[in-house]
Amino acid sequence: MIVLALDVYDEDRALKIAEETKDYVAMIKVNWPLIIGSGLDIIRKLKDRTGLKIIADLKLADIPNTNKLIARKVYEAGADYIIVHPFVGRDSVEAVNELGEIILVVEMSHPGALEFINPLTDKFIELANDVEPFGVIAPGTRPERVKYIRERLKEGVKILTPGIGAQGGKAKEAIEAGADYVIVGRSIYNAPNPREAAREIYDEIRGE
Ligand code: 3DU
Repeated sequence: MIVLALDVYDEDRALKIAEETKDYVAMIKVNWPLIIGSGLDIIRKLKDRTGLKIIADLKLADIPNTNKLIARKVYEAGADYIIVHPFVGRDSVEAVNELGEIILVVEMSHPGALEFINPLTDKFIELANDVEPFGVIAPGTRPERVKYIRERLKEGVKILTPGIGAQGGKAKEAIEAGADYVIVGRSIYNAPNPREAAREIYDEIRGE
């Protein structure tokens, strides 16, 4: 299943791409570029226009109180899930988890992730198995790591993998390694025909 990473600034463009691709997309991920460019109301507008669930990729990483102050407004705005960084500690994670469903970053897809974040993956998996979030973020650029994480993660906790397409990851490989969702941004929203680009990835996953 595909999560569309809608990292554009402009509201009209975002709504147009969301509408064009919604038949092939399971959820939409909204990150800071779109929130800064179009305002928090974009979450409700995307939901109304597509009927899809919305992930707010805020990568929250603050003290529990601040995490809570931010998360409350974002859930109120219609977000179904908020992405949270676990490296700030269990209390900061739980502060968000008490308000709504969360997704934890257990590993990242870019080269710099190898420096500080990825060495802590085992600890983050442990925390995820305890907190039981909706899902975790794992690197679509490294299928062997997706497999590693899947083997250690509690059944039922989903794996979402960014890094597909523009960052070099392959959708089918990530799914075969254990991902439940592939997160795809530029390869869809920058494509000449976003609907066609989404359909191609959809077909690739289904083995067509
Ligand atoms: O590279 P793309 O354009 O397909 O976008 C990937 C999205 O996923 C983007 O919103 C980015 O912020 C997010 N993401 C990663 O790329 C890698 C991670 O480890 C976590 C989130």
